[in-house]
Amino acid sequence: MKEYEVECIRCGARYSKADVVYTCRKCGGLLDIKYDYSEVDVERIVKAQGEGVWKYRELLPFDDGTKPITIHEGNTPLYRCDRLAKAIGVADLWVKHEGLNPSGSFKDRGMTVGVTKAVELSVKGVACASTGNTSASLAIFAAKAGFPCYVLLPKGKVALGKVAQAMMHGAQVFSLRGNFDDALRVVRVLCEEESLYLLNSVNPYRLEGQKTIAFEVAEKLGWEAPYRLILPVGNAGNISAIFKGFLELKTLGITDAIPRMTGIQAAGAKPIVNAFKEDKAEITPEEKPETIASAIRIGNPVNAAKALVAIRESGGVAESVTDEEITKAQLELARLEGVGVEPASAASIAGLKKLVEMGAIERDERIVCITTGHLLKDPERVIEICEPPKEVEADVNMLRKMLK
Ligand code: AN7
Repeated sequence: MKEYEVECIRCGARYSKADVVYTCRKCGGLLDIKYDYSEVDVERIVKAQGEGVWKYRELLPFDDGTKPITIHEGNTPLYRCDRLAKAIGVADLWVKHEGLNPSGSFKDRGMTVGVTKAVELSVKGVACASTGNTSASLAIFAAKAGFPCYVLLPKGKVALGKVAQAMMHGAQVFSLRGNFDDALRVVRVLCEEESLYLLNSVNPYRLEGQKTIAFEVAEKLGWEAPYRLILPVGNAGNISAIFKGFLELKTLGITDAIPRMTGIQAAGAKPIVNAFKEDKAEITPEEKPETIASAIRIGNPVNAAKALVAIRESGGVAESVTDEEITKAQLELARLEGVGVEPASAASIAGLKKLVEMGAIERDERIVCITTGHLLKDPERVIEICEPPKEVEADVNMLRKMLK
């Protein structure tokens, strides 16, 4: 297999694959998995059989003999969305619905790699902080692998479907008095001190799984990168991972371009948008992030440094959208295209609309929006924003009068 090392993006310090390390011990910087690309077999990528994340194992950090912990994640549909495109006024719009992963979010891609790595490392248990989806996904993979699983959720701020999944699949679920950023701070210390394996997206192995979104998009488009890729940004792992995926394809000569990485945050939680607009290399954390898109209610995104590089180097942009814009986009996507997503995911569509109106996106660009989580994750929100069912007698005439 190709060799790899774990490298600090800030100071270049290197760590071996047997090391349990999440951020650089020398400077605190984020870590990246680095391959020797001259050893990568391009044919094994473009001609790969099978489907999902492990189809691309030539670019995953494991021996060929490694048996993955998998629930058949990935291989999600890329829908051509002409009705929505028309409503927004663009010509070439696609939506990749990551909500159709087995747990209902893109997190499965990262967890199959992260938990397979946990098995290789023989850890005694796994843990995460989460706005919901990470915990749901980790609980499932931990169940599959037989690991004890501990998840810290911000009290009262996680959508019902996600908590239900974490509980059902046997995680020990803690409702933390604080927000997501508090939960992440606490779980990072807990993992160090209790030798639990941390599976938030600060763990670089998570991002190796998530970068396969880029591979699937490019492959579906005939091994071509779209002009622009738009996605919601919370902890900023996914935008960093997808950028890395496209960068690898270009480095290997499989594609010849990188999409403009376009990150959308909620107006009440937009530290990356602020840093981008103020031309700063680092974010200023937000103490009290607030949005109905609870998945991205994050004030101190751990992967901000990687995300800002992804956005800037690709010629992309970061923009924010209001809760109202998110809700409108969620309804439009559901009713024009039959794609049901949770609020955070609709931020990508809301962001597209806003950037088109602002003139920051050309109408003829080929655009791929990533919808990260399924509608059923957050049923309470659906009930708040849709007209409730009308009670009716079991009588056709009465019913007919009520039809609109
Ligand atoms: C549906 O579950 O952070 O920018 O703890 O669930 O990679 O963090 C979820 C994030 C977008 C943001 N859409 O992705 C968690 C968590 C949905 C999400 C994001 C999340 P990142």
